[in-house]
Parts: sequence; structure tokens; C-alpha cells
Amino acid sequence: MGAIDYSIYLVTGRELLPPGKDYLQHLEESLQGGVTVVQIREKHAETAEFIRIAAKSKAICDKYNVPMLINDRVDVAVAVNAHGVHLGQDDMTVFQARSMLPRDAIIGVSCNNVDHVKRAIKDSADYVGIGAVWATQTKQLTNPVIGPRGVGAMLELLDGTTIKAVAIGGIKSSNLLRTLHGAVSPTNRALDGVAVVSEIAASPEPRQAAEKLSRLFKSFRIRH
Ligand code: TZP
Ligand code: MG
Repeated sequence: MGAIDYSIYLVTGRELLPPGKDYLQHLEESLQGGVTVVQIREKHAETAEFIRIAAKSKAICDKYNVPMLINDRVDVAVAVNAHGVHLGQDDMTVFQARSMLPRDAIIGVSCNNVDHVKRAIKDSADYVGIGAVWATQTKQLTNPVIGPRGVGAMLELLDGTTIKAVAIGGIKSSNLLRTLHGAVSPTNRALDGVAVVSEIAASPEPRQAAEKLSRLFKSFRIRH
């Protein structure tokens, strides 16, 4: 797999699925709509269950040639041969995760402030997930929301590095362009993608939801 397209980054949220919707079918439809990278996030599943879900998800992502990352759990990523992991500030370090993963594994880190971004740069993370940019119902936030301008200030730190950046938290098609334009850094660096949970996971029509985000992101790229 070559360079990753981070533009439409889906973080899964099985507990948000509309009633009667099958998780794997829903995931497949979101890929058909243009999701470019998937992170499997399971905050409550036990290890064996997490591995089963991740393995089934991987088969679907592979079919669409979309990279799949695992939230928090490097052991699960190894078990299913995922493309990489996404680490929170309370998880193991990038260095520790690298030592357990294949050489070309993708490692991303959640960043809520400038110090987190500086650390991710020092640690040679592959990408940073900056958030929460807006308020969200999906996760109990322990820090204030950053807002697009705050995100832009963090993006500036990435100038001169190869580290990619996505924003997360309360991103919807309705605020996507505002988020993207507002987060352009004073040095003109823009987000490489947007990460969403509920906008796709809670949608009865995930394909259309992903298509909408994808269309909007492309229109931003053309103008930026
Ligand atoms: N990290 C920061 S905000 C968030 C995570 C996992 C949840 C984002 O969910 P949504 O539904 O896209 O607001
Ligand atoms: Mg975590």
C-alpha cells in the first residue's frame, strides 16, 4: 500500500448503529461511499471479541484497498495484521508500539494541545489526530474543545515534517467546510483529513453520509 489518503477517516462506533443495521454491512457501505481509512475503536469489547471484529472488518477494508488501524491495542493490531494503530495519550508510546509492529506500520497519536503535537513529532508518529475540534456526544471530553483556529495553530508545528494531520470531534457535513477553512494554519498548512464517528456510524445511510463528506473535502482541496 502506498501513501495513505487520510481525507475521510472513519472511526467505528458499533454502539451508535441505527437499530437493525448490521455492523459489517454498514462498514462496507461507508467504504463504498468513499471512506479512505478506517480505525476500529472498541472501548468495551473483550480481547477475543475485539480480534474477531477487527479480523472481519479487515477483510472488508482489504476488499476496498483501504487501510485499517486499531485503536489503543497493539496486540489486536498484530493479531489481525492491521496497517497500524492509533494511540491515545494514556496508551503506550510510539516507540514501544513500533518495536512490536512491522517496520511499515502506521502509528497515529491523539493530540489535544501543542505539547502533545511536539511530542508526536519527536517520536516520529506518522500522523496526529487533533481534537476535539468541536463538542461531541460520542466521547466524554476531559479537555476543552480546540476549535478550528486552535487546530490551525497546531498544524503550523508540522511544517517541515512528513507527519499528516486529521481533526476529530463533532465534525459533520454541515460544518466540514467551516472546519477545514478555519483550521488552515498561518503558514497555509491544511488538514490532511477529517475523522468522524457519529456522522457515519449513526447514519441509516452510511454510503450517502461518506459520499457527502468526500465531495465536500474534494471541493475544499480544489479551492485550497
Ligand atoms: N476523540 C476525540 S473526539 C472523539 C474521539 C474519539 C469522538 C468523535 O466522535 P464524533 O461522533 O465524530 O463527534
Ligand atoms: Mg486510546
